[in-house]
Amino acid sequence: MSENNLLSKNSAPHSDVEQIKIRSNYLRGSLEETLENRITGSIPEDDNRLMKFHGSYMQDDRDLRNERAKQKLEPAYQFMLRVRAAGGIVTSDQWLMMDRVAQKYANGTIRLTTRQSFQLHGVIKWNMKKTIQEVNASMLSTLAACGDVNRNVMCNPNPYQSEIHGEVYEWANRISNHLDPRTRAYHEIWLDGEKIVDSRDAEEQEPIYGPVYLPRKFKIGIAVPPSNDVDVYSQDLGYIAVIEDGRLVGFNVSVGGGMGMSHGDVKTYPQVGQVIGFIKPEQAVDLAEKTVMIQRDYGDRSVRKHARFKYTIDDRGIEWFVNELQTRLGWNLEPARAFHFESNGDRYGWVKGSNGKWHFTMFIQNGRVMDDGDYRLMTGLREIAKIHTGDFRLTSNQNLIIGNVSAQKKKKIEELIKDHGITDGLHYSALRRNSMACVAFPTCGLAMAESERYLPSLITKVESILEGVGLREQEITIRMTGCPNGCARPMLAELAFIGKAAGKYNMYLGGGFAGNRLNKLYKENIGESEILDSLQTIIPHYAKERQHEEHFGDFVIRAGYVKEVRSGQDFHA
Ligand code: SRM
Ligand code: SF4
Repeated sequence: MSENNLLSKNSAPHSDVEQIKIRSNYLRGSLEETLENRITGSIPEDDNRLMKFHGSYMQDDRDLRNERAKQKLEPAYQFMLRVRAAGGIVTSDQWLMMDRVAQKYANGTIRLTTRQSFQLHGVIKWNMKKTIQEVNASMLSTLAACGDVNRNVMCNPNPYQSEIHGEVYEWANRISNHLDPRTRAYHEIWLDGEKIVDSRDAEEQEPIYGPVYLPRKFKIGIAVPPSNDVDVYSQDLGYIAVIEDGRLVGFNVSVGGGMGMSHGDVKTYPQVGQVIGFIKPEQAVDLAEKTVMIQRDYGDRSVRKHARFKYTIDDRGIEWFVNELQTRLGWNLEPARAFHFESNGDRYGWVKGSNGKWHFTMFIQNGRVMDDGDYRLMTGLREIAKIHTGDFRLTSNQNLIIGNVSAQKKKKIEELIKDHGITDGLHYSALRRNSMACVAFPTCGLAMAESERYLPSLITKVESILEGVGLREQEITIRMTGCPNGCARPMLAELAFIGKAAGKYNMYLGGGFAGNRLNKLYKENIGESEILDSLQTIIPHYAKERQHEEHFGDFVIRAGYVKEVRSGQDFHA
């Protein structure tokens, strides 16, 4: 195959990253050598690009950046490592491994992410190989946790209907395995696998991706209504389980969602997926494969900001995509079936599943697992993992479920929960229980403002406004990110803040409570006092004039604070 054929059907010059990928020989680059280099804690940019496919980003501690520069030291380089498990389900042994490596090689905390993965921060270059080896020894992986490939497949961790969940989870797993990159580079570099001098051609080596992989990341999630916890409309490809007479009969298919945008660039925008039809469960893997391949062939490889699948669809039209998909599949989708979403949040506390086992969902503020005074979350979860024979389920809202607890173990686990000051979170306000913030400072290189470290204190202040008008128990989704990349999916929240600069945020209103509508810019570049001033007006107005069961996001549109956004293409209008 010629180099041009290996790239996309677009003839524009390809971006630097495309050149790096093609030169990399299936993600090898010079990673092996640069990891050995002891002179610096960093790796060169080309290898850093490839490192993402291996599940890691080079970062530096931004809290220390200025001080180190003053001392003429290189930045405090360190690596973030993302560990994925389809549907966010891990065993107790895997939890214990994560706990161990977090303490041994990372900053002593575990971060649960918005895509049901784990992140470790602060791993230094010399410890990367040992960390990745331990992760793999416990049957988890970092491969394809980042990079221009299919990412962690999300799946509703529903403890309510355990049988349906089990079945849906199996499909998530199959899709995930099917779309894993096949390159041997990961095994060679990290696991000391045998080096393969490969004479196989592109199609044999990476039958789905080819040698340049995708133009950009690709995301898949499966929702089980009435819960839209995976924010199915934010996914490049979303499946919505259809359950009839208590059986999983198939999935409605949603395509072309995505959150990322850049401030000031109206050509970039968040988008919600469009439902294009219904498929049977056994068609789910095939459809995912063909969709990924269409994006591989038609996605923009010259402008990375325009390279997500949502732009391929918006530029060419949904009819074009459905035609192309059905032609490649050799069969047609059926008309979409009826479904209804109620919320995109988690439901906390103990619940008995249909299999007779118990499940405990706990709120973990912004997904950060660590000990903090009497709240000994990290230690408590370690002690629970030592005796728990069920599973741990990471939710898409950065929370955790201790799943499949037997009736015999329930009492002991309850004691451990209590002894370590862990809580289901039900004593928090409904606003806090429905909150999410991305990592941002000090590790994220793209952060423009604080997020994880700031949202909790902002919520405390908003809570007092809500309490003043009797709305402490009113469920409102609130999300914050340190930049417009949208890692906590803020564009789908009823109330959202997106970082612009230190202490300054764009404020958005009007997202759908079930994650089914984008929000809209309300005020630009404002600090805390202006945020609170605005809410001092809007929240009491909502308390006074809301209709029966009207959600905050719906009210702010009806009351004229913002216009309704029906498609991402109108987001900036
Ligand atoms: Fe994200 C980049 C953290 C979910 C959109 N994201 C990053 C990086 C790697 C920053 C970087 O490129 O240097 C962040 C690492 C910060 C750190 O220090 O840990 C980062 N993203 C996260 C996590 C950890 C946020 C969290 O607080 O949980 C989430 C990890 C998910 C996982 O386990 O795989 C995370 N990122 C998301 C989501 C939400 C989702 O996938 O459901 C989105 C929006 C959905 C989407 O992709 O459209 C998201 N992240 C981005 C983007 C913008 C992509 C775009 O279309 O423009 C970037 C920047 C980029 O890719 O260039 C980004
Ligand atoms: Fe970093 Fe921006 Fe993602 Fe937050 S939204 S983690 S600041 S890239």
